Amino acid sequence: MAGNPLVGIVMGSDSDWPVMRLAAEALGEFGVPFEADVVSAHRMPHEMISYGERAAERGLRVVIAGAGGAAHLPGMLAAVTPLPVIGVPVPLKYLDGMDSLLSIVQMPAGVPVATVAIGGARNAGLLAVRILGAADEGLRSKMAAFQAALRAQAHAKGERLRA
Ligand code: RP5
Repeated sequence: MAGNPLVGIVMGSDSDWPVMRLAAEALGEFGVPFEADVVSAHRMPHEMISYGERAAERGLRVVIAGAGGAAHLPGMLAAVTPLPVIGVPVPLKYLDGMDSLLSIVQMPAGVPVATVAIGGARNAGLLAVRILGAADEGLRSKMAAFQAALRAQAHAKGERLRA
């Protein structure tokens, strides 16, 4: 994607990518430049802190962080950056992603992470577009058009059922 990245998509392992790529796809649909990388909270903690501390000065405006199991990456990034952090609970083999969800969503007051559904990386991408769109009329218009298309699709489904 051309241009300096505005959104950083990070994940605990490349095994998270099949889920996290849905966030990348959503950003691509809206023409939002992003970067993607593995930044593991447990296996590379110093790099993780550095990523969070430098994110804003590097020009990022939103961070999307996905992890599975003991999913501490989104919360730890939120602790060291003033940027909005969107957390994606990645489902693993056991517990159906409930462990990931609870690890991400139950943050202490003062350190918010906007947590999407288990496996909900597409919504994470769309939420990042909305956050950026709050200060970008062009992006906001694209989001409004996207919502209008969703509405039309839902109407069409009803019409098919009624036919
Ligand atoms: C987590 O451990 C990662 O986010 C990933 O979901 C999970 C498994 O990682 P790998 O063992 O596949 O590298 O930290």
